[in-house]
Amino acid sequence: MAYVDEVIDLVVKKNPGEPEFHQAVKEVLESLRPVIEAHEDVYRKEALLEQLVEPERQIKFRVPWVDDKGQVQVNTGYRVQFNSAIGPYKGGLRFHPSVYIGIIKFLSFEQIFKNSLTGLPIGGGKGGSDFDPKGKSDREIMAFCKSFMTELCKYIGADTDVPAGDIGVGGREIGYMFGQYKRIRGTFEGCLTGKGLDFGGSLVRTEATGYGLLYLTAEMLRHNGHDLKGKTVVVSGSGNVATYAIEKAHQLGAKVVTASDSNGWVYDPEGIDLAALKEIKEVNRQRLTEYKKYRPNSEYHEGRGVWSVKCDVALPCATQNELNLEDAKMLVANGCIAVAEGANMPTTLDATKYLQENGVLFAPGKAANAGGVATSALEMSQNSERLSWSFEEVDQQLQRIMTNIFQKVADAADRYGMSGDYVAGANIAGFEKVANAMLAQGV
Ligand code: NDP
Ligand code: 2IT
Repeated sequence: MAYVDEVIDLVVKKNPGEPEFHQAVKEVLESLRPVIEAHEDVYRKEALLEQLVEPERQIKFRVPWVDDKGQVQVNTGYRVQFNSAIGPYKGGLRFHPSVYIGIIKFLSFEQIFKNSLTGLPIGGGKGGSDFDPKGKSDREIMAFCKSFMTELCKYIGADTDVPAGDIGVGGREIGYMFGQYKRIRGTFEGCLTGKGLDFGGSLVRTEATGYGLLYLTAEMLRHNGHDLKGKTVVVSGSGNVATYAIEKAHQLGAKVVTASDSNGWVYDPEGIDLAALKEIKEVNRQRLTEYKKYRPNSEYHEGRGVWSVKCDVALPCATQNELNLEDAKMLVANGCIAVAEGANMPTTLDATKYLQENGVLFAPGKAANAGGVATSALEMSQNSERLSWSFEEVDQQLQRIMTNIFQKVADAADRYGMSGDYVAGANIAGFEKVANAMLAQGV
């Protein structure tokens, strides 16, 4: 049996009931086949793949907090510190009721290769909780964040593990958690990224994932003889990544016609009104049903459906497995030329295969959404030197990093005779650096 297949079987057996983690491991290992085969003796002797799929450490903890009625609530907190071969663990925190260990492990595993691709010294980690922020008061959010950090602060730090935001965690939550870390540990240090600009945050971090997604998408299109300008774009989600993807797409001359949340989606044929979207989501924290009040000519639809809209470019920016085989077929039938993943693992394995087989340019999340964590690493650099850089300086670095990622990914695919397969390219290029570092450091 091939080494890759043995390890996939092992992962399924050792991690029962965690389909998202199995999916993430399969996607990576399947595409690493030629690399593994070329180094099979060494990798087998060092059990490199067995080491790679086993987190260095998993932390699970109780998070009790008091709601506005005086009732004590209890959630579960997680931090999976997956791989520190190339730097301190780095990756976001997700607060969403669907969170369980399998989700955090898949995200943490993905983060290893994404962080490697940035070229910056950051290892892979991820955390979060099954806490549902929806409908909670500001005080309840604070109570939860403080309790969460009361435990988490024992395991993180500027040189060990540096969390950031993800679904349900933005600037407000990072602020409350930073305050609690500082109070308990008694140090003002870069223990989190995505901080407020007044206390060590970096310019561009808020925009970085969405902006980076568009820089990479534009580069991929250019490389293949297309231009983003004038293209019709379909975006899912209406959170941090989606909002700034829409903003940059518009700045680069494309037109985004959709946005969605977990209840429904909007179609605005004149292009999404970003000021309205920001007011609804960032300021008022409301649902997308409000959008029609700002744009009477737009349509609101309950449920899911953005992938049925005719487009040139599709950018899934909400959550895992939100673009399935049926959706992929609609995109292809409607003439879509490119899909780039703003979210983590938003496309199912069969949908990815279908898109690639039908000639759609496909940029996987590990490459396409790496701008967020890359800018987090730039925030860490600024914290270390106790300086802050201008918007232009950080934005230029972000553009350079995204262009480099695309080149690395395309080159790796070329080297293994898989030109244009950016899934394989991203996994190979991300893996090579981590594998070399692990081998050099021994067991
Ligand atoms: P936000 O919480 O800001 O926004 C999430 C968006 O996705 C919301 O519109 C939300 O709708 C929607 N959504 C979440 N879960 C579901 C679901 N189960 N079904 C349908 N819609 C859903 O998160 P981000 O924008 O930060 O994250 C979006 C994606 O991007 C995630 O996959 C995340 O891992 C990834 N990512 C984020 C980075 C970052 O820097 N923030 C960096 C790289 C990747 P609703 O409000 O109704 O829940
Ligand atoms: O998925 C991701 O890369 C993130 N949520 C951002 C992680 C980070 O540390 O900025």
